[in-house]
Amino acid sequence: MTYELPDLPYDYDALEPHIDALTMEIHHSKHHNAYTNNLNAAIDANGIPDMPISDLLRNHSDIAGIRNNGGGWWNHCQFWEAMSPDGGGTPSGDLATAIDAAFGSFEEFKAVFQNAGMTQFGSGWAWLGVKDGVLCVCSSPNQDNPLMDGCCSPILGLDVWEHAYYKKYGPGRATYVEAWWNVVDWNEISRRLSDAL
Ligand code: MN3
Repeated sequence: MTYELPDLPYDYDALEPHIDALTMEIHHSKHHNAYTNNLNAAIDANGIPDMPISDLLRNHSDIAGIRNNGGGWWNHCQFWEAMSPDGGGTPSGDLATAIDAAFGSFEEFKAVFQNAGMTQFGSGWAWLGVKDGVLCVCSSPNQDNPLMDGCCSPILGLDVWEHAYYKKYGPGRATYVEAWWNVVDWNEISRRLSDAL
């Protein structure tokens, strides 16, 4: 199959002022587009048959072109869908219950997740995932993700590459992460939790 660059579910300026329109445009139309094209090229070059993206990442991430670009493709797909101009606030329902059970409170979860993003040296991602029915947090370098080693089922990933924030926030990764909570679509993350359980 040929992977495609998905349309954003909102306009480039929809997440202002938390994430600026120029960053969103470059991130989507240049970075994500490049991962998409390079993933298709890596699949062709390695003669890999059609399979779901989760199987591709689990079975073929020993190939650098698949790992970096397949990870880049999937990570950004979930990232765009995890954000909304109507996002922010606090989770509710089963997601809120699961967060309280695993971390004590939403505020404590945010601190653990934010720490994962802040302590990821260089480029990478912070993840909220489900393992054995319980929520957990981890981070990954580059475009790696938990699908590759199956350490958890990821339901929310935060891009902490400089390309995600440097134009607006400069080296202020912490300020970017603080702002990003205002656009997280907890309804979408609740759906992902039900799918993962
Ligand atoms: Mn990115």
